[in-house]
Amino acid sequence: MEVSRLLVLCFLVGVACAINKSERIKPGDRCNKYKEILHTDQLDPSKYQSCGQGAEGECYTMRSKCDSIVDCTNNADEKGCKDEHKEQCEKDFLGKPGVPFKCQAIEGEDPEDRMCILGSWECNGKVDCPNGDDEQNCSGSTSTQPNL
Ligand SMILES: [Ca+2]
Ligand SMILES: [Ca+2]
Repeated sequence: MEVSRLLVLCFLVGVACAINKSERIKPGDRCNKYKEILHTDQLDPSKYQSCGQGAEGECYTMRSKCDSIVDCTNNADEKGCKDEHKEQCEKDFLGKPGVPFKCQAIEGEDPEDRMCILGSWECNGKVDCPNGDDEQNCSGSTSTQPNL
């Protein structure tokens, strides 16, 4: 009796763990990671999009398309988003106050299409712009000596 009860408990915990695991899928997670959890044919194409050439194995959610946050290493999720980027640059990006930092255009895309990131994301040690220009021309680099 005790053993069967234990088995039932283990089974329930296992199911709970599996459900919890599937809920931890986040935008930008690699497709390979999904495949471990879900069958590939369970990926809903209306919710998930492959990043495509140059970013094999990566995907993004439809919500992260044109949101001025780079999810694909090939920037596929932020391409062809001129109107969205323009609107986000004019408003307070992500609803946060401050002057946004305007990124360079994605190579091969409309040079007028420049996405904005939070001003505080400039020189914060993490690449946020498609070309990484938010982390260029940053002072305080360890490679140069300060005034002595
Ligand atoms: Ca995005
Ligand atoms: Ca940054």
